[in-house]
Amino acid sequence: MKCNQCPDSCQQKSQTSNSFWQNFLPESLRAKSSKVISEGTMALVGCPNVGKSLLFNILTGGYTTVSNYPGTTVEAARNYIKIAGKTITLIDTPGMYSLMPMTEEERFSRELLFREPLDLVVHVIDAKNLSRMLNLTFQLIETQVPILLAVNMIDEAEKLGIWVNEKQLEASLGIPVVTLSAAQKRGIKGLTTKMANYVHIPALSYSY
Ligand SMILES: Nc1nc2c(ncn2[C@@H]2O[C@H](COP(=O)(O)OP(=O)(O)O)[C@@H](O)[C@H]2O)c(=O)[nH]1
Ligand SMILES: [Mg+2]
Repeated sequence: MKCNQCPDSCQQKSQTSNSFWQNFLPESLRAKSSKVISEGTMALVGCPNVGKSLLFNILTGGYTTVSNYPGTTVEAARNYIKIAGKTITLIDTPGMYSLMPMTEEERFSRELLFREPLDLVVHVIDAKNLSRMLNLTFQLIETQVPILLAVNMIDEAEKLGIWVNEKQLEASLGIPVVTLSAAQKRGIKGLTTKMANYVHIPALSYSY
């Protein structure tokens, strides 16, 4: 069972309680560390050149760190984003066409999907090539990780006379869908509103 599927959510609970109790301490006794406590993790995945990195920069802004796994030079960018009042780690992954990896980038992204305790995977696709890109959406759905489909580049699709019906696609796929244009900063609010549904809000609990 993956960490994010475990009903105990022990990882999030310990982080939350730590930051929660800090609020009750006088300023002088609060933790001096400037380390950000992340309260969840989400990832942007999809084919190369669909706008993942542009979207990542729009959503997070500011300073980005990169990380990789031993034995690979491929890297993923990470930064924080505030959603529903919580600090969420957002990961920008290398491009992949399929969960059956052919390249080092695809192998890396696949490994990241199975290693990280992800609260949500945002599958970014190009609205101009909808049917070709949905293949990965189906594979991602089968992993049982929550998936949100972000249909990007609607500005270019509209110029070609392609109109994506968000509601119809949601009904057909059974997952949330957002249409957007990262380049025109259209649909960003709609995306973060739907991402907020996957932010873990811990119930208040007391133990004696
Ligand atoms: N027209 C248009 N271009 C976009 C959009 N989103 C991204 N791009 C452009 O597509 C190219 C690839 O974007 P990038 O973020 O590097 O894609 P990635 O490989 O998925 O990370 C860049 O030139 C972006 O500026 C969009 O919504 N509309
Ligand atoms: Mg990129």
